[in-house]
Amino acid sequence: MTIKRRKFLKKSVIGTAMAGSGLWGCTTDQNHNGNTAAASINPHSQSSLPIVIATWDNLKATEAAAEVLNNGGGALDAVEQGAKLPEADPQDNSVGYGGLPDRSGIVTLDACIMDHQGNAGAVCFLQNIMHPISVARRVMESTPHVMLSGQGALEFALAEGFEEENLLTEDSKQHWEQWKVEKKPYGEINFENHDTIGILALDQQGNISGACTTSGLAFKMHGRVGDSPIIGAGMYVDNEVGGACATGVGEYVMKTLGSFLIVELMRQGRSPQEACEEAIQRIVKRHPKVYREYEVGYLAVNKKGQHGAYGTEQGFEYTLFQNGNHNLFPSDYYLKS
Ligand code: SD4
Repeated sequence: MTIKRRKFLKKSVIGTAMAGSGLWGCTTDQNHNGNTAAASINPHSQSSLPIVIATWDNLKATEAAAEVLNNGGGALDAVEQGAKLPEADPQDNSVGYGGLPDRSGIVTLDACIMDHQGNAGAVCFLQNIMHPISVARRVMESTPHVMLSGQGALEFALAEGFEEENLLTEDSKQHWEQWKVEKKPYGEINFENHDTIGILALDQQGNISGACTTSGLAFKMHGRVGDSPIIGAGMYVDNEVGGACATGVGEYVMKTLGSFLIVELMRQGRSPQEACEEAIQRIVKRHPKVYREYEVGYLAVNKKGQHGAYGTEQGFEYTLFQNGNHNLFPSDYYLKS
């Protein structure tokens, strides 16, 4: 099981204390470049381009995306390249190859992508394809549709030249065997066992794109589709405003259409941080009995390059590339007691 979540809880304590004191910034161990100069900078107020922001500790993804942008590439290529890193990483138990399976022991994948012109593509309940984000992009660019699912998505991928692969690693299989013995209830799925990547990028021209890709909640019911491939739920961008993406228990993101909500709040003048907080508040208000059990985290970026992050509870973190640096930050969160 992914252990890095646990390691991160310690760092989150530091970061949240800093957030509370208005001293958001990088501690030495949060800065992947070992750059301590930014120690007292408020990253939410920074506004230089290009910018990449991704859920969780996704340094390799932001590096791949930043390389595209630094070479003058567009935001769409950047988010696709970024998302492909965790998809191919067998250590990432929530995305692509190595993703934890559903209750039947089958890895099923959800992904979506959106560009600065409002084009969108998605796949859901896709099996045996390593890079669902690239299939989603192909749906966007080569079909009149937005989303393909299951067998139809697989047939489309194969027709487009993608190859079938077994995505269930020995490690993931063992977790599934263990789950079958323990039969943990759905409510025990939390930030400890999911790492979906949502990634947003603004390129040097100031155009935005976003991507989101996941194997969904571990040990979900067979056939279950979460928020991640749903345009407006798991991710949404609007080139007039900015973009947002989500991670966590997708049912609550879907019920509040979180990413679309955040973008619309920013359109009305909220900062990315305020918009993320309002979207979490919406879950708390609508689902007061369950929000403590079902974790959700949001990221947002506006066209000025300012960003925001907020989770239901402690543990959510994000990777930011801006001003030439990749930094890992703990997100602020709602549930303080
Ligand atoms: C889902 N939102 O399928 C995804 C899960 C997730 O990290 O974020 N995992 O509900």
